[in-house]
Amino acid sequence: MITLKVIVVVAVAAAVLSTAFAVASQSFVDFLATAQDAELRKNTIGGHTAGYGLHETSGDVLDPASSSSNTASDEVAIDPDTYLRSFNYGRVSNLTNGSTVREFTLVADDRQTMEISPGVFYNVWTFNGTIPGPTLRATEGDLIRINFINNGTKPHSIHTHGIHKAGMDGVFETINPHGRFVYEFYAEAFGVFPYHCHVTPLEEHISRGLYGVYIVDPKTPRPEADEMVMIMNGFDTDFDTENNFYSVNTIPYYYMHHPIEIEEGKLVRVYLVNMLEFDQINNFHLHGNLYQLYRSGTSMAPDEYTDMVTMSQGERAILEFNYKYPGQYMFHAHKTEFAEKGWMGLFVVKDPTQTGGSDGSDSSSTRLLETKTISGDVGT
Ligand SMILES: [Cu+2]
Repeated sequence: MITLKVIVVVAVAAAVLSTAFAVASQSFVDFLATAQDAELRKNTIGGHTAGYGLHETSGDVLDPASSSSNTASDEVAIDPDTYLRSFNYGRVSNLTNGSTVREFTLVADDRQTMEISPGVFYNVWTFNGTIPGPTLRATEGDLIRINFINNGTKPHSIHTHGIHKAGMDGVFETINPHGRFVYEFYAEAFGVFPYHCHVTPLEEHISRGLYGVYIVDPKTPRPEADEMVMIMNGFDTDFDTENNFYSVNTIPYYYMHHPIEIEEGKLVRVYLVNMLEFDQINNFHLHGNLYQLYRSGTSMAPDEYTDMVTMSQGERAILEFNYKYPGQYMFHAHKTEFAEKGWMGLFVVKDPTQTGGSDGSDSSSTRLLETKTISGDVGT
């Protein structure tokens, strides 16, 4: 009987303690949720500069670059800064007839994970461990040799846009896991092209990241410029064949937090490729300027002088421009949904004559202030 009483007392005490603990832990959870909400609200604005309004989102769009959890998991090396101005010219040798041979190695994998946004982990498929794959670059007439290794668990291939023999097209010769294939073709025509896996279901092999840019320079090179590569892409992280995140060069909002520095008056050349899956179109709008647009990069004469180009998947162009005034300028999709889910960035135009550590944006603010003063004077 005494034993029973002891058991009852212990049971009651345990119930009281667990209730107290539950209440305490619930308030701790509430506290955490409130703190997280504040943090999320802060992150959702995407680090926009002052004056560019905050936009509210439904909550599924987070801003990975402003999070302490950083931009990518430790398994995938995504570095949009490095990617932007990196060109792989391959290992160079010569044929007996004097032709240049450029040899590249591309390794496909489909087992990696990337944290696209805080807490959103996604199985990405990569060439050489990154998205986009390396930018391959050659000159018209070079012999291209791509040693392809499938290090994944599914069949893959490389389909390069451009002129080549049927057997080098990467469509009917799918390469099984642990398989290898050597693609060989001459670089023609000059222009900017995508390369991508062409194994079905194609939308899965592309949307998960198996693509990159292939540039063929004309024999007479284009004028010297600050050159960069931008692939417009996105990620469908909830598998409903609609993208949840949009970007250039993979990380949503990346170039908002890491603006691209360019020089006032200097020619900038952007090799722009649209590899966005699921959506019908994508586009590129430049602020405070217009660019010469060379569709597909296959002509030395521009097609259009504009601040806006719209492309379907696989379309690409070369954009050339230089900025007249220093300061910060946005570039983004003019499909607003894409912009607000990550596809936006900044150019910071620096005045090369200016010294003393003041950056382009300070200079821009000063000029705006001067403009205000002048217009005030005119009005009185
Ligand atoms: Cu594939």
